[in-house]
Amino acid sequence: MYILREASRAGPITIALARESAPLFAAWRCLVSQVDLMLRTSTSLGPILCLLVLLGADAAKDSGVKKIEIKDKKYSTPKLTIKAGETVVWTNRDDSDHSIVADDGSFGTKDDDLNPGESYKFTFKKKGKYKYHCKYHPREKGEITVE
Ligand SMILES: [Cu+2]
Repeated sequence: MYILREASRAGPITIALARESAPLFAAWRCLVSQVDLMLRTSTSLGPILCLLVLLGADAAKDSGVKKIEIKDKKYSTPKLTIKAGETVVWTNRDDSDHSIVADDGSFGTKDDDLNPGESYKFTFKKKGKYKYHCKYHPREKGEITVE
């Protein structure tokens, strides 16, 4: 709520940033205040500190996403353990179509194929063991363990 109130005061750009991610918004605000300080006191360290905040925010944003690539009709990490709430992104790096089909039907590309270069992502909210496969290649199998 605090962020939204502040954002409405600061304009549409900050509102967009706040929607995107709170740490990013914090870094942006940091930058604004430090640039202001720099202009008044001619210190130049502030913006650099803010950049570090921003980079840290970006790293934090990525930490909940696990990547699996499909190459040579194989999942790059056939067995992957993640935490509940994390997202897995599969990307097809082959030059032929693949698919991701959960054995229990709880996730997957369903009737769509994963064309070369395309990605599919799914966020696992419930703990458990999820086996999946590719409907085209019987040996292409994977397993996600959600702890
Ligand atoms: Cu396949």
